[in-house]
Amino acid sequence: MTKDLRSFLDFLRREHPEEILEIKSQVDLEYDMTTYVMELERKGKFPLLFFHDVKGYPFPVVVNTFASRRRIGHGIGLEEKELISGWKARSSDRIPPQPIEDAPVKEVIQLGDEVDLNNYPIPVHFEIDGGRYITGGVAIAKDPDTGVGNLNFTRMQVHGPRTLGASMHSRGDLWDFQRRQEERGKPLEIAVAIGVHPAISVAGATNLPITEDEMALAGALMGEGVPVVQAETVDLLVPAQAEMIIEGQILPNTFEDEGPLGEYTGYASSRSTRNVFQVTAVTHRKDMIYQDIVPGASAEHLNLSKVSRIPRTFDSVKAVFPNVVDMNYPMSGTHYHCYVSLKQTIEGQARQVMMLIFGLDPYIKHIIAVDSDVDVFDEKQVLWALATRFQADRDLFVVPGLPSNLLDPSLEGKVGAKMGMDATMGLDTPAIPIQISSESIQKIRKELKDLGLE
Ligand SMILES: Cc1cc2nc3c(=O)[nH]c(=O)nc-3n(C[C@H](O)[C@H](O)[C@H](O)COP(=O)(O)O)c2cc1C
Ligand SMILES: [Mn+2]
Repeated sequence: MTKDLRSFLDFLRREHPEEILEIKSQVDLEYDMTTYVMELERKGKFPLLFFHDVKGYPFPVVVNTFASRRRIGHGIGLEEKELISGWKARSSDRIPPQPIEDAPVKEVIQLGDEVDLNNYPIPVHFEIDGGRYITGGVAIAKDPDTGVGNLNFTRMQVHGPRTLGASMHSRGDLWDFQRRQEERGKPLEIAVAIGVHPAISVAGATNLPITEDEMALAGALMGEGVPVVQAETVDLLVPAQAEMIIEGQILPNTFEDEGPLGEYTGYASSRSTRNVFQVTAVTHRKDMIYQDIVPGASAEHLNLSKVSRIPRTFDSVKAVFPNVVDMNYPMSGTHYHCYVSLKQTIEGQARQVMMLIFGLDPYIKHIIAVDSDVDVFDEKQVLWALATRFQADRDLFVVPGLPSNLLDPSLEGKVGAKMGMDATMGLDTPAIPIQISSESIQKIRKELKDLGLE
């Protein structure tokens, strides 16, 4: 069966209709879609939103695809509770892309001067933003020296009918390719895929080593090779079932102001590599669906970024401390907080675990370590452990001067302080956590089910 964004939407409509909200009333390109997402988040709701009627455009827009961990799980074949523990197995059997002939993304082909980005519903998200931004596009490129492929997310601001401004501030593989081409005075060819199967987006948000192609990771997560087709104006294979492809070149030694954009910190960011992306072609389905990701500290932006980031740290920590039970990077801490649970076997071990996490992930500023009876995905439980198992003079440590995320507005310079909080009980504490009788739980759950309160 074809696996693409449409098949995923059909699957949700069929199997999980509560996870998709069809918005039939007209929305403006400026702000409205972001406001829907943020107002629903305030109510604790994270449905995928399908906007049928965007004022002035013939194409619908999908937003919030990755806003819930449960839905990300649906997209990559994992239950929500296995997203961390099951990542390694799910992502290891890489499947290379499969070239095909019949590509829906070529139904409309526009070359050179025919291209006008103003024809597509690329939204303005926040009032502070510099303009219209492509946030949900997966940038495809090849290592100019080895030819190894790469997937990446890079924000792109519409600067003209065929010009986009791009910021590669997180300095991933795409940035490294461009830097090497620039040294030779050459452009870097890229293609941006918009509206793709969730496995491709998750792979795009994953930082594999530069020697590995995330397209083959997308294949692993999808369970089959991504069907690809040759692009029109660049030497790249692109997802044949995408809704839209934007082809072009990142120009060498050419810079233009870009930003600001509401970032994951919850603040506007003007930090930018100020690159210029010259568009050479756009191809799309006749009835294309435009896919957007609300930037800022939206659940979607944070969850998609974390889906592979948490398992990467967790697997490394588990390799040293198998008694570590679970780990969460909670949404309230943007990318800077970590909750970790463990079955502590020797005094001071929670500190060792926290030191290791600081060493592995420079974004993490504050860690709370808890015992394994505490659910790290339930913030109330974590803060209860902090309230009842922690003394600030005894259980807190600070390490100054470590590399930190540069978008943190409280940072001065490039290094920052890290704080570990040991909220484990200690090995011989007299405190006995209260528990409800498990026999009674069985009985009452049944009663509640009969009352329709499952
Ligand atoms: C929705 C989303 C938007 C992102 N936007 C940017 C961006 O504008 N600039 C950037 O440098 N990194 C951005 N990132 C982070 C990188 O895309 C991410 O680290 C990626 O895995 C890097 O891939 P690469 O090292 O293979 O090039 C974004 C990530 C997500 C999930
Ligand atoms: Mn990469």
